[in-house]
Amino acid sequence: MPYRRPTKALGRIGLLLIAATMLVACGQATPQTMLDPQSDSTRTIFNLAVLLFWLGVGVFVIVQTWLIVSVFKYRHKYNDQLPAQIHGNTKVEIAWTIVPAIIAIFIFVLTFQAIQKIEVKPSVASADEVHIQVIGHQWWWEFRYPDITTADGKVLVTANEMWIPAGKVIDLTVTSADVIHDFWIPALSGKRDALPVHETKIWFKADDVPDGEPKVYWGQCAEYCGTEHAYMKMRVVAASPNDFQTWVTEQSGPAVNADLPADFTAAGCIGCHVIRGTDAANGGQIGPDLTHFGSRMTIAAGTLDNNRDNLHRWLDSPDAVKPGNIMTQVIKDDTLSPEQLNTLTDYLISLDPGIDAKEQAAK
Ligand code: HEC
Ligand SMILES: [Cu+2]
Repeated sequence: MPYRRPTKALGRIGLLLIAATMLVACGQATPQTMLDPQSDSTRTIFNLAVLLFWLGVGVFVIVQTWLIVSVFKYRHKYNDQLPAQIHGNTKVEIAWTIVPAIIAIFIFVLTFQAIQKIEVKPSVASADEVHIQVIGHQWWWEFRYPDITTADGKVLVTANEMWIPAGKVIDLTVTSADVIHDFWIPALSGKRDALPVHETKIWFKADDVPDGEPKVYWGQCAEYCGTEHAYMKMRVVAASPNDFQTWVTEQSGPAVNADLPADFTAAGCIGCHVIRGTDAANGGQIGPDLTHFGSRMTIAAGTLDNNRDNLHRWLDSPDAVKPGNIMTQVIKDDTLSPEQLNTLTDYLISLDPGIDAKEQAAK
């Protein structure tokens, strides 16, 4: 075979790499990237990952350079004798055992330190800590604030959108109402399994934000949990402690519009949804709490932006929006008449007590 210069192939690979990088750079915003950490925990994980990456690059470069140099320098030439054989060279054997061992120990120590840092919750005054229970459902997230009591003496409950005070320790207890899910906010925390019969814990502290500028983080169920697993998303809103307090005050109140349409009862919505402050809708546990639904950014766990048109679409056919979701067991495409659809859409969109993060989400 004629000898081919390898530079041409290398050039092609280089071009391909540059093209791929440019494609990625021109892509859409990536709200679920792990490469933009915004809490102490995720920064610890990220820094470790970056270090390991460059360590890997270092090893790769050394090994490949050595390989390429050897290939050229020791190429078979005509009339060559067999080169000197170094099998069983003790020095070489020791060197290539010890060097990787040192690297592995180095990585072990750093990893251990990182785990220690993200697992052990710092002890802070109770005013600087917020407890939230996270409950995974097929296919949406419930958030309960056990230390926050609503106007009617219940625990504050919300869905798919978890507000937290930035800069405070957020102490989460994670469980599931059905199958195994996994709680994950890439910018703020590692992953934590949501198990039906067991409580798991995770904590983090989001970076500070100024008053009036709550920051929205995207999260996602990270454990396959059925058909709509990919549409089991959530938003975390890190607000300044003042804004968080405003949110708490507003969300603790009853629904801003307690004039529940009769259709909400007639169509069976009360069997699954709570709207605090109304007489009829106070026992449903199967679907998200809708008391302040109008203030939320999304419909059906991040599947649609929350606006009138989309809500109409959702109520008209939950199955077309999110095929097979649990609401479809009762609400079919022809369950609601056009009048009922309009009444319910208008009513639910009106349930907005004030502070919300929709503008942030639109960015
Ligand atoms: C069988 C129980 C059930 C019934 C009945 C039911 N829903 Fe639902 N609903 C759910 C579940 C479960 C979800 C969450 C779906 C998902 O995201 O996977 C949901 C989601 C919603 C949402 C979106 C909430 C959010 O925060 O994303 C709205 C709004 C809603 N339902 C309104 C209604 C209305 C109005 C009715 C009556 C016409 C109704 N639902 C009847 C179970 C039910
Ligand atoms: Cu899930």
